[in-house]
Amino acid sequence: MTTERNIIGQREDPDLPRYAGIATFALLPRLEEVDHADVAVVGIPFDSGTSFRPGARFGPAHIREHSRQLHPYHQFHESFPFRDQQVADAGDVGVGPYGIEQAVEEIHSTVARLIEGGSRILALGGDHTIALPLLRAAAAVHGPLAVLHFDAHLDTWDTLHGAAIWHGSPFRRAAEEGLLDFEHCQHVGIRGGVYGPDELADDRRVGFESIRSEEFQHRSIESIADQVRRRLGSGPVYVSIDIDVLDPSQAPGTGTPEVAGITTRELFAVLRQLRGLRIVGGDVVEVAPAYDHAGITGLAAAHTAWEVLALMGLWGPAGDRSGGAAQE
Ligand SMILES: [Mn+2]
Repeated sequence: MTTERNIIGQREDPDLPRYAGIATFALLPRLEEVDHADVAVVGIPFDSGTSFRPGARFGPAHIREHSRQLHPYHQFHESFPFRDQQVADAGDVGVGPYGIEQAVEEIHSTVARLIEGGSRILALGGDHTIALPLLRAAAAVHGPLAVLHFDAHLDTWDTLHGAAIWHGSPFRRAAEEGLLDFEHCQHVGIRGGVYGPDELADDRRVGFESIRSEEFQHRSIESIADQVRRRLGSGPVYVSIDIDVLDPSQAPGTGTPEVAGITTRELFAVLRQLRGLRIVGGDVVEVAPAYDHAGITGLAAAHTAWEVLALMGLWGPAGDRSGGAAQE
């Protein structure tokens, strides 16, 4: 399957250190600089769906700034995520802060255009509202999607303050619209913010199975990853990672922090067991830099995005495609 392609990797300028110059994601080329992007990293600076602390609109720039230290070689996978596939930074979606429905339309049309151009999307949020238009765009091409959702919260709630679309409802709306493959949706890291047990039952009705944060205390990573793999199956998967899945000590810069979360190491350990997953799109969301300290959250998010890109590369055009990519 390997064909000679002119893939443009990270910036290589001996006179310009990693900390200097304009920060594209991982110092990768901009979309305009490549013939074709297998994966487009796109910022979505939108946080009007936030229910508590605002500020995730500044997430994309913060994540890019903290992605300067991402290097070409992935030591665990023994792969080159930016050589196995062309990854490019598509910039930010031009989306205003007023009117959630309008914003969702704008995000959807921009992302759908990128997908039509043949790119898979990895979005940098933004609050979790943005997952809805991203799921709409991905499902339009791939059909109902398995979802791997890392989050402290369910995000399958109905309305809040009269709003149907907000950062706690993307997966409920997506389920109602037939965008999800109900047998293959998995939460990981669930813990906080529930009014009663009926919300957990409701979440199961929407189609999600949960691995709770506290399960990391007594289960092995292998057992958790096994469950995730079995649940997701071999179809197209959308990966959505809310940075608040991490403990606030590991990611303080977020809008709705919840204590007793998982560590960055646990998150990566699970992700690294998921080689061969057919990832057709994803997001890393809810990075709110105003509450960050020393770039901890920005670093966590940048490296999380890189872990997802590494998985995408392993299944991507020059990857091993062991995930059953035959229909693609
Ligand atoms: Mn969320």
